[in-house]
Amino acid sequence: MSEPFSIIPLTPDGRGGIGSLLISGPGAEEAFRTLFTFPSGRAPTAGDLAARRSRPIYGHFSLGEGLHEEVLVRAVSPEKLEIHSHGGSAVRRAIVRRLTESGGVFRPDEPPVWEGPADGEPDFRAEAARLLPYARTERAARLLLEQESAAGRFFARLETLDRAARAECLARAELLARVGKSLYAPPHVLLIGPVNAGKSSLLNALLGFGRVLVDPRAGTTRDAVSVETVIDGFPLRLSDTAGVREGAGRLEKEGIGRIAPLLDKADLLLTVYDITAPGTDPVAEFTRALCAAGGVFPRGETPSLLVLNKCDIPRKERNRFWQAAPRGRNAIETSVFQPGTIVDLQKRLIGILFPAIPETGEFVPLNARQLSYTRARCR
Ligand SMILES: Nc1nc2c(ncn2[C@@H]2O[C@H](COP(=O)(O)OP(=O)(O)OP(=O)(O)O)[C@@H](O)[C@H]2O)c(=O)[nH]1
Ligand SMILES: [Mg+2]
Repeated sequence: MSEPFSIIPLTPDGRGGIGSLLISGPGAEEAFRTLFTFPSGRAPTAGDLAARRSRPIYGHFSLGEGLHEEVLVRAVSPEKLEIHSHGGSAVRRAIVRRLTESGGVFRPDEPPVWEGPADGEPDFRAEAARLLPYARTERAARLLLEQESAAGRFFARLETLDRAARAECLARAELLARVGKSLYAPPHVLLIGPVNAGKSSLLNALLGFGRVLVDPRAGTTRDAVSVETVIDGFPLRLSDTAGVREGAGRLEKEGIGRIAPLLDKADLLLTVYDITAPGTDPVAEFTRALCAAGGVFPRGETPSLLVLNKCDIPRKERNRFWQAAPRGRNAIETSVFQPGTIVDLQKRLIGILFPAIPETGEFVPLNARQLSYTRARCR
């Protein structure tokens, strides 16, 4: 069976003059033709749409129960149509419902993959505009808007520079490219660690409210819980996971098994330990239990931060293992009862995920293709 067509928002949900959706994939046009009529009341044939590829088509989109919405449609190809309606959540919901009933899948969180030519100069302006609906924060939206003109200035200036100066520009663009994707797809921070380390408490502290359950009993969290948040204007997705231990019961084991696939998607791992928990080598014990549950760990390629939690507890009650364990750049001590340590943790997260902050109007490569084009031009 072929993949169903996707329904992708081109404008953000909410109040607005117009609301635009893209339907894309096999069966998109067939579904559309059953839901659309010209003002005369006639449904379009495939030939009608083929004859109108280069101009907008006006008509009525059926919302069911005798209701319809006036729309302008661009039938780009049989597998790609843009539907422009009035703005607002209710209209969007109704159109999306009708399209999903006809076999489409609504993908609100999936930024469209750029479908332009694979080589040659990317259309920087169009790509930035296309990603704008996925900006979660004002800061991200502003940076994306600036990208509509930033690339033009960047490449024009490049022409005036010598080889060494171009290499400097490239080094900066490489750093900013790590920020680029986060403007439309929030980076994923995964909290993992042994049972009872304080992962759920830390997630709540980072969010600033009690989103997930916390309990002194080990094995409280079973399912992974994912929450989007904003820290200092940067969008992030934080995920809490089940505490890992050997000899867990059936349900707990199932929870631990769910961590493995999440490890592949994480942009940053926070490995949380309770510095007062007993054990001769808590790191080895955790690693063994996670690997036994199917996780590939440790992971060289994913940045990670060692979070030593419960640092409010007096030194004499701490596990001696942590007194000898490595500290420094990749470790931080926290306590959910000491807000200053949570602010420090937030700063460290942002510093790792966003290693450079774009200046106003500065060019930020938004995807791998833009970056490889930039590399070629900077040579
Ligand atoms: N003293 C102290 N206690 C903490 C701290 N963070 C969490 N705790 C306590 O540790 C216990 C476990 O906290 P959770 O947040 O549920 O730990 P978890 O790692 O999510 O546990 P599981 O879901 O069972 O793996 C609770 O009683 C918390 O109140 C901390 O910084 N200091
Ligand atoms: Mg928990």
